[in-house]
Amino acid sequence: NSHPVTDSKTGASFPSLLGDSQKLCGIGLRKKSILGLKNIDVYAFGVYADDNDIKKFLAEKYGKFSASELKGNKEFNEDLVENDICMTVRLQIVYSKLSIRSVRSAFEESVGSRLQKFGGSDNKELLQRFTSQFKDEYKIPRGSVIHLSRERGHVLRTSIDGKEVGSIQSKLLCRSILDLYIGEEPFDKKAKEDVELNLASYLQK
Ligand code: DAO
Ligand code: DAO
Ligand code: DAO
Repeated sequence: NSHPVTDSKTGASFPSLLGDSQKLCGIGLRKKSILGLKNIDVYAFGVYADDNDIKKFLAEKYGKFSASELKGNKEFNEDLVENDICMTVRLQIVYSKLSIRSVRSAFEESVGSRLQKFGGSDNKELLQRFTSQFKDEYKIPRGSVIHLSRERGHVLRTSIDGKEVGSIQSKLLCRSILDLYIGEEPFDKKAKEDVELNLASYLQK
């Protein structure tokens, strides 16, 4: 019933609804600095959360909060990440020269630091099992769409252009991935704020 949201800088467009019930909560941009010299736009992303789940898990506790009370509210964020709420981060690649090798190494850096933060020392193996899913023959040209979905039971399912590439049951991994987008040091602060504001408004409906 509503229009897609388009990122003005990259032109990437995000449907307002994924599937039957995942609503778009915010969009943002993942940048990466190369050798400290320049920033490249790697992908645009949209964060989606299941409308029924957010009501089921969050409405009772937060339904009466205003948007400004939820903004930056650590407990709310914790509850969003901890509960079994189906969510998807949809990535739309904008960088045209992305190699699987650089995806793997960026992943080990960004997700690796979160696995360490939330899981402690020994997550090398988990990380390598996950990045070994990234086969060299995959192609991710500009315009590719990657879904990172947290499904029921903290299963992380990954697809590229609609083709499933892997699925892993790990609460720690789900949490670490979501933290990149809506955690304490998100890739795009504005996107995180939008997610909080929109969730607040969905909770009041
Ligand atoms: O070509 O070396 C280079 C720079 C590319 C940086 C790529 C960053 C990759 C970020 C992860 C993308 C995940 C889909
Ligand atoms: O931006 O640093 C980051 C992490 C993004 C997670 C990207 C996961 C990509 C998984 C699919 C790769 C398939 C080749
Ligand atoms: O949730 O605390 C945790 C850690 C669970 C580790 C599960 C690792 C599963 C890796 C499977 C890789 C399949 C490609």
